[in-house]
Amino acid sequence: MTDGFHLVVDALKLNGIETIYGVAGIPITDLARLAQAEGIRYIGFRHEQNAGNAAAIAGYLTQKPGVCLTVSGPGFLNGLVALANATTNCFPMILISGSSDRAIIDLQQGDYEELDQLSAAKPFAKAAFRINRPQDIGIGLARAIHAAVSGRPGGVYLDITAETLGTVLDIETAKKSLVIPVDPAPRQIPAPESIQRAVALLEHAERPLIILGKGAAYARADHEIQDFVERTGIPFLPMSMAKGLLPDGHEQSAAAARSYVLGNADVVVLLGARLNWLLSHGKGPLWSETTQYIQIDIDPTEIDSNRPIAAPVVGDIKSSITALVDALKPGQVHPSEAWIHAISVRKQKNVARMAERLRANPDPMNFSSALGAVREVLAKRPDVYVVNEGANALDFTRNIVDMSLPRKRLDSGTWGIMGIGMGYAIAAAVETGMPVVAIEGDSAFGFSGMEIETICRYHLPVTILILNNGGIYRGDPEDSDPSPTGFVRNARYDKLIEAFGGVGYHVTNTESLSNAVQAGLDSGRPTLINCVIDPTAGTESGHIQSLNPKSALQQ
Ligand code: ADP
Ligand code: TZD
Ligand code: MG
Repeated sequence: MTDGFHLVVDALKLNGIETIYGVAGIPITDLARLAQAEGIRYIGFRHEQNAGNAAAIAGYLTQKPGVCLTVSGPGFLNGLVALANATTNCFPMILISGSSDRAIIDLQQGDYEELDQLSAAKPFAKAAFRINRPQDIGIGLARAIHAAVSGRPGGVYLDITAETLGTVLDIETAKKSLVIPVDPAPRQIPAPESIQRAVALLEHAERPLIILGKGAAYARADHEIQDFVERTGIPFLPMSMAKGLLPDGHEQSAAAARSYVLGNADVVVLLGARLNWLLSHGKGPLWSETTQYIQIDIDPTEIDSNRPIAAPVVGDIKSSITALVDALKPGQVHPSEAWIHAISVRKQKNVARMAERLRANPDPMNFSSALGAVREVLAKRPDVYVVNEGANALDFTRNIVDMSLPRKRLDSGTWGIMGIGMGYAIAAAVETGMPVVAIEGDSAFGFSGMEIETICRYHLPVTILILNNGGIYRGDPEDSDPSPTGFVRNARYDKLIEAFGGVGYHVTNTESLSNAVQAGLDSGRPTLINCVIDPTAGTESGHIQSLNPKSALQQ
């Protein structure tokens, strides 16, 4: 005989799930123990949201669903923000939660950690299923995997009742019930006429632009995309997590002339990027009203979401870009020389302006001077994963720290969410074995800060750099009561990690900052650098101040 506990572990192993991120408790403690005993790596967290964020980014990095395991009720709800964030960002993950007695839940008789979890999860997940008997575990996990990785990836909720885990069934029936999904993320070949429409538009484009999104990074079509960009000579602009898909130093990168290219392109190719708030919805002063779009996306319902799309190409990026390159005759696409020249002039001007800011050496440090130092260290370590969240801490890092390899930059993404930092850092280290530098606002860090214990417990090569300006956006003036955005002044975050055996640094100038980042990377030990930033340095909401609602009274 076997039981639900064993079958869940067998099903996960059969499907190549090597790691589970979770928080233990009733009714899943024995499930976690058994998984570990059977050779699955179990990473135990301090809060389910961080375990969920770890699973989500593991999915992004591996194209396999990352798995998060939680207890019922509140533990499940803690994980739900991460599931929603995964869905919003198109990351494949599966949140597996144990659940209490259905009969008691449905009559609301007050069970331990009682919650109708399936109903709660549905609005926030790409799909949600419940398994009510052990013989359905195999097929239930197969459905969850298909849902997570097919088409536009997303977060899937899988509810497993405590009763299912404990129910026994005979080995033969159990074996037969397991399923390996065949081709769960099938290629989606674009319609030939959609490729012809795109070619027709590109052929006459004088000022074309390619926008690379994290969908393009996820798709792992790195060579095909490079080939398309370099053959056509079209300038490209990476969205933040697509930085490094082509190196930031590539001569066709138009990142340093962003507003110029967005405002002046006649044809824009959206490659795995949505026209959402991060691109001002394709509207307003940033954009030209006459811009025409080619959008390559796996999800047909993304087309025409914000602006009419003249040439939609619905398909997976690898197949679509391959078809597009095959359809283009040599020299058929030719950005005008005036366009390339105008971009290059603006780039040079902006790069020179930034170099000046990076060179300045104010005391205390500001975001530019501190990140100028970090930029130099990281330029020599393209293999390092960079996790990044905050407001000013996010905006300045995105602009200053160059990436030169794909999928190395992991950040707040589509939701602008705080709290992904330690979860993403842990999963990047666990999944890849590579060093991670998490560049964090002091507020952003606080949302997942307790996971430094997890980082120390598993001896992960994670260096946390806190750009500490004493608050959300900036610090409070001396001798004032706490404002809604201010924190304790002169806080020493470096001392926190020492409590768990990690290495703390307190740095007040660029030289000691460079040395500390270098030492963290060289040692491979859990390291936390408290980097003192001028509390007046930040601006409200960083680069997105305009999104704050304004009362008519203030105008
Ligand atoms: P960014 O924030 O970098 O602009 P988004 O998350 O807004 O990127 O957009 C990613 C897009 O990529 C989504 O619309 C998603 O449907 C699409 N996508 C994800 N994976 C693939 C794939 N393999 N092929 C094509 N499109 C994809
Ligand atoms: N809560 C969540 C989950 N996500 C959010 N984005 C916010 C709150 C609001 N918020 C931002 O948009 S940025 C930010 C918060 C709280 C923190 C900014 O402070 P920081 O960065 O210290 O992290 P800077 O460098 O001081 O700007
Ligand atoms: Mg701050």
